[in-house]
Amino acid sequence: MNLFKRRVLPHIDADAVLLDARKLLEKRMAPAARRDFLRTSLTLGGLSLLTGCSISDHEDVEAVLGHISRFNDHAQGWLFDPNRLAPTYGEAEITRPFPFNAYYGEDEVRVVKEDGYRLEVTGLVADKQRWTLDALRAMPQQEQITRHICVEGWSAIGRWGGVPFAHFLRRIGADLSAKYVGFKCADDYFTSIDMATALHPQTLLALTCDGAPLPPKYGFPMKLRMPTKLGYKNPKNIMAMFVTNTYPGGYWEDQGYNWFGGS
Ligand SMILES: Nc1nc2c(c(=O)[nH]1)N[C@H]1C(S)=C(S)[C@@H](COP(=O)(O)O)O[C@H]1N2
Ligand SMILES: [Mo]
Repeated sequence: MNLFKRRVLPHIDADAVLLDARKLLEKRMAPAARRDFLRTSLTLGGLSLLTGCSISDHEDVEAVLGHISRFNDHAQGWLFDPNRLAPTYGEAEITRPFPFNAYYGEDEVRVVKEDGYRLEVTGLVADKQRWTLDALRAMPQQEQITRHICVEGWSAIGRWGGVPFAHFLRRIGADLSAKYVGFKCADDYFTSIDMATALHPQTLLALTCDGAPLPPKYGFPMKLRMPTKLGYKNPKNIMAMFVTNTYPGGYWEDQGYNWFGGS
């Protein structure tokens, strides 16, 4: 939702709030439910019912943005269809060169050495052994050509390969009923995702890009690739991950980006 870009609202723009809520709900609804929904009109009272929060015209902007953000996470999580697949593309549609993006410039990319690298896995998992890249390369691999969408206003199609994340989570005996999987990167980046998305069939612990090991700028030794989520939810240069029920937040999420970050 674009509400976060409207932080300077002098007072609550109820119509804007409702319009955004409506758009979000329509986008995520099954066609049959959408038909019914289009016939109803959404009011602040109705939104309060949906979000389980009381939203009145008299609340301050921050409070309402807080409600909406939690509503957005909740609604997106609730409406997320674990079986719906993001579109895939053909070889010829791959964007070349693929854009680079990080909270710093390309000259500051962190270069992680494969020698001595071990992926650290902690939290609610049975097997806390650390993983070499070779051990991960020996697991079943999958490839996808999907679109990466960045909130900064660009998108690009790329080809990534690696271990289906659901397979990895099962292999390490992760508590699949836990709420979150968090990631720590070689830079100061960190993020976290909901378990439903972690188990989505297109969520990949990506080791390759275009059939070759990920170059450092695209995330060596590995990135989590999720075509169902916006770019900032896809951590690059992953060093550690953990399974938890405690909300871990994220680098941009803690600065107001929507946590669910569906695309
Ligand atoms: N470690 C790390 N991962 C990150 C980021 C970052 O700054 N550091 N930026 C995110 C954002 S906002 C985007 S759009 C994508 C960019 O990935 P790309 O360089 O492969 O295009 O990485 C995401 N993952
Ligand atoms: Mo991004």
